[in-house]
Amino acid sequence: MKTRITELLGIQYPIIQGGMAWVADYHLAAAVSNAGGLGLIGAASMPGDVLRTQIQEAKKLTDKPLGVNVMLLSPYADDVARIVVEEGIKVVTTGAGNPSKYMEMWKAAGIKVIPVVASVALAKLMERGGADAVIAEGTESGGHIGAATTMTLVPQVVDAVSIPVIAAGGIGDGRGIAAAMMLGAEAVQMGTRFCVAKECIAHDNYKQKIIKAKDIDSEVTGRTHGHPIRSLRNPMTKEYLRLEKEGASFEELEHLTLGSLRAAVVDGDVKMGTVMAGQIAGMVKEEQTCEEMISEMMEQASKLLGR
Ligand code: TUI
Repeated sequence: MKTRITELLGIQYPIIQGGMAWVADYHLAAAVSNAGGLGLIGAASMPGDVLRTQIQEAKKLTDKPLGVNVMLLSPYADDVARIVVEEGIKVVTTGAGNPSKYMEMWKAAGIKVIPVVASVALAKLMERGGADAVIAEGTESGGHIGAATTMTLVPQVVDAVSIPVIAAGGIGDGRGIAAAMMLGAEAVQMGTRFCVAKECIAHDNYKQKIIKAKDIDSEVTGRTHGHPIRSLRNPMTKEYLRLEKEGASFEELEHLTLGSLRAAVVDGDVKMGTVMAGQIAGMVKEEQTCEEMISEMMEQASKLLGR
C-alpha cells in the first residue's frame, strides 16, 4: 500500500509505532521496523546516554528505517534532540508540545520531522515551520491526550495542510487503518496494540491488563491541571479522580503519580501504577509478534480498501 508516507519514510506498510515512554525500547522499535512498519524508540523516559545506547542496540537488530520519539515535556528533551542528530537518526516524531525550537537543527541534519498535533492550528504552524508530515492524534489515545476525537480531527487536519497526515488514536486493527485512510490519512500510528507485542518489554501484568480491558475501562486523570492522561482504571485512577474532585493541589496529585508509569511498565504494579493505554484496549485480545500483527492488519485493511 503506497502512500506519500511510505515513500517519505522508505517503509513497506503505512504503520508507525507510537513512541511510548518506558514501553517503546529498542526491542519493540526494531521488531516493528523489521516487520515493514516504522519502529520508534520512545525517548520520554531516557536521559541522553541511555538513548544513545538504545539507538546503537536497535541498529544491531535492524537495518530498516527507524525513528525516535522526542517527548517535549521531558527534562532531557534538549539532550535527546541533539543526540538524534549525532546518532544519525533520520525520522523524529514529537509529542506533548511544540517542537519549533529544534526544527532548524533537525532539518539541517536531513531528519524527517513529524510532530504529533492535537489541533488544526498546531498542524498549520508545523507545516509552516517545515514539518514533513503531522500525526493527528485523537483523544482516544493512551497517555497524554488532546480534546478532539480522531474521527473529527483527522479530516479537518487533512483539509488544512498539504503535507501528509498520519492518523492516531483508537486505531487497533485493519478496519481502523481502512477508516483512517477514508478520512484522508496516509498512514496510522498505533500504540496500545504494540504494547502487547511479544517483542515488547513491558511487564506481563501490564500486557494482561490491556488484554483483559473492556471498551469503557479507561479513565482520564489530570484534566484539572491541564495535562490529561488516559490510562486503564485501577485503584490509582480512582484515588486520583477522588482527589481531583476534592480540589487537591497539583503537588498532592503529582505525589500520587511520581514514578507511576515506570512502576506499571517495569515493575508490573498495575494497581497503583499508571497503565497508559488507549480506548482501543478493549479490542486487543492477544499477544502476537509485530510481524503477525502487521500482516494480519494489512491483509484486512487491503481487503476493505480494495487495494
Ligand atoms: O505525547 C503524547 N503522549 C504521551 S507523552 C507521555 S509521557 C508522560 N508521562 C507523564 C506525564 C506526561 C507525559 C505519555 N503519553 N502524545 C502526543 C500528543 N501530543 N498528544 C497530544 C499532544 C499535544 C498536545 C498539545 C501536542 C501539542 C500540543 O500543543 C502544544 C502547544 O504548545 O501548542
